[in-house]
Amino acid sequence: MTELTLYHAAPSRSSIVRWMLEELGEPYDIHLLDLTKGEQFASDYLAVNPMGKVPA
Ligand SMILES: N[C@@H](CCC(=O)N[C@@H](CS)C(=O)NCC(=O)O)C(=O)O
Repeated sequence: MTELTLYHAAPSRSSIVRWMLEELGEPYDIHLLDLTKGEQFASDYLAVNPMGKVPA
């Protein structure tokens, strides 16, 4: 378990944050969301980002 978790969906602008973390060599966990399935609106994700958007 790392300090950072990236909530990511591809393709989306969260790829830019993933790129940044890779460039920094910063350890992180990744949690993939399928936006086409509406996973960004699941209650457990809305607890992370009430806007229902990635990245978080
Ligand atoms: N900069 C804004 C916008 C983020 C945004 O629009 N992300 C898109 C993906 S590129 C998204 O999560 N779309 C899902 C949706 O609107 O349901 C934020 O971080 O809140």
